[in-house]
Amino acid sequence: MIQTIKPLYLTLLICSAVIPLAGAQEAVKFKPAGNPIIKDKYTADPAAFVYGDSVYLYTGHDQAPKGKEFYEMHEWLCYSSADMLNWKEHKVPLRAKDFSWAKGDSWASQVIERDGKFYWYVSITHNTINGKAIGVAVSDSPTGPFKDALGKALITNDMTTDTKISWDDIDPSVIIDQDGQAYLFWGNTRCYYAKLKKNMVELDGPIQTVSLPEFTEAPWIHYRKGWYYLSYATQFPEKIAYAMSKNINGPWVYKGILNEIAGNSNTNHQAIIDFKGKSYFIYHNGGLNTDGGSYRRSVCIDHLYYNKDGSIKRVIMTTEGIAKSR
Ligand code: FUB
Repeated sequence: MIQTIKPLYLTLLICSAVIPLAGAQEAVKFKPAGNPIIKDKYTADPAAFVYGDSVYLYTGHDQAPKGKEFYEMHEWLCYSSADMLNWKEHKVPLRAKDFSWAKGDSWASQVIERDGKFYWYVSITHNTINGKAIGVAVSDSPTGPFKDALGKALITNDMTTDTKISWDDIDPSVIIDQDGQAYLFWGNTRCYYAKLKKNMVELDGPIQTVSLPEFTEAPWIHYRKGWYYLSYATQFPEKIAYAMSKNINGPWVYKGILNEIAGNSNTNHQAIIDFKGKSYFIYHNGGLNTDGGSYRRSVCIDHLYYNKDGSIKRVIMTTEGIAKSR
């Protein structure tokens, strides 16, 4: 009897230390073995930022049951890490239903900090204005709870008439420039951008477009060592391409493919960060379980390497992840 109980007890003990638990509440710790990094649920559309000593990772939650071949996403998730290897899962900080003017769909998002407040820009479906919209939630903590900052959408489909599709107002990416001016980038088939006021919840000028070759969606704006980088999903199934500029208003110079087709997911949605002296490429694929795929995606992390001239080496997607450096 003792012999049968002991190994089971040990197995449970080891599993609870390394595997995140379903229905997690506050700060469930786990250490993933390779990619995908989150193995207990399907996660997509990663966004990350560094605050204090930690990285905060925000994802959508793919909840489509096996056999459903479209997105089913009701909430966003939050994870944090002090070393990119050991992660904590936090209590669900934001749900589509927290936006009273929206009717669902927790699509891609990004969080940024300004003056001690955390602003979460989200893609979501508007209830009364046809199409997708961008909303913004705010919190005093990177792990939430977040609440709708405006009580209405920041961007609606009728504000962008460049294209007739109703889903062009998705995938917000936000940056605060060296001079303190904040910018919001977003789009599908058109890459839009606009200045944000210091309060981070109002536009501070006209909506403009960036011309990028074969832009599909998922713009991610970042700045590093004198260069602005605008990476984005290109074509479909998606690869990730990028452009560089010395000025956030362009001109942007197209630099080619950054990451290849995932193969098991139509989308690839990237986030790029530097943390404790290393650069990281965070993205999703469909590589978890046999049910994984375009609507049951999983967040992965691999190293990103810059060349001396500031251009970026092509990403190598791995199953080992970042535990072993190349
Ligand atoms: O997750 C829904 C949509 O799929 C996102 O908004 C896009 O970036 C793509 O990943």
